[in-house]
Amino acid sequence: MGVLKHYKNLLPVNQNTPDVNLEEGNTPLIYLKRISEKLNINLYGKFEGCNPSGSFKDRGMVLAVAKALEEGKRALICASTGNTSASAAAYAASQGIPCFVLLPAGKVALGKLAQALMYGAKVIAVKGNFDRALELAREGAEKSGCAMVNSVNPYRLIGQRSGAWEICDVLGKAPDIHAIPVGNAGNISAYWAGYNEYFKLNKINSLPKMFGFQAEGAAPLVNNLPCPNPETIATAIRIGNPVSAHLAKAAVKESGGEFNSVSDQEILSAQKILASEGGVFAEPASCVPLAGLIKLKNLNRLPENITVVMILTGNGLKDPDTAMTQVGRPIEIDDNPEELLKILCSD
Ligand code: AN7
Repeated sequence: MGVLKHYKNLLPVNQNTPDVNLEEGNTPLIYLKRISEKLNINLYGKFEGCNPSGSFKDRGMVLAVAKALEEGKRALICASTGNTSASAAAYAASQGIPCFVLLPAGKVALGKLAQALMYGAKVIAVKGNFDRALELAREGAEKSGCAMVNSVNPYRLIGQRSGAWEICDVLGKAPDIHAIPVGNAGNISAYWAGYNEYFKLNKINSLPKMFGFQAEGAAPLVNNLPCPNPETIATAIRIGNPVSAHLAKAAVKESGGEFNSVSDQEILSAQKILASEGGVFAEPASCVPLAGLIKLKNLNRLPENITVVMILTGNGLKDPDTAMTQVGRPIEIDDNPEELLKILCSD
């Protein structure tokens, strides 16, 4: 039924709020049996890649777009490492309004670029990184009157709280550890707010520790210092100066959690493990938490038998180029049953 309808009592919607809906939310919380056994924990992945535009961004975008329309705005603008632009473009298309997206030139995964263009957005490639593109977009929004739908728009983070509510609704409790990739630092902040809201409503009786994970080359929160030239294979989180840094730091501190970073190689290896031992294909940025959990396990810093939920923020199909650098090629055979049988009986 979509996030706005499902959680209407917890969201700032009223009879004047347009009924925007792409059936986002209600994503699967998948118990990862084999990986759980390996790490000696109960590990669930919330597969946000099942959202309509293939990432978690749809949860907040649906509310941001509905409120923008309610306020009389008639065009959207955002900067993006890819997923925000795909999501904004999808909702703009569904409402018949223009959408301008600013992307760091040459640094967005192909699937995300294809989405924004297919949905009909005006795609602008900025010769600079995401942080610069965001500054330009904010200035453009102010001067043009377009609705700014990056997570500086408060409705984005309010809508994203729905992820936490769904986890608690399904598990009947909060996890012990909530593991999540951190880029612009909005999602970790939204989840923390969502858990706290459920706690106050007595729907859960404990809060999770918030564990935020970043890529080594783009780790401003781990290093507690903005990173002027962020670099990582996980282009979704190639962000050096997160706008919600203060909220993310508060979430980690208040919950007794931590920030950790992992290398690009660890991210790629976790992506392969998640796919080949979990059956879930998530994009590189989404695999940063698994890489981090494996690292903590190897350091003997991961408690046993606890319940861990990690947010698999985006679909692996968005970035096939990166995946293909990590796997072999198909075995080619002639149209010949004997050749096939040789392979079937070889292992
Ligand atoms: C797959 O699309 O910032 O810490 O412009 O696409 O809330 O920023 C994407 C971020 C994690 C980080 N995983 O979330 C954008 C953008 C995926 C992402 C993040 C993003 P935040």
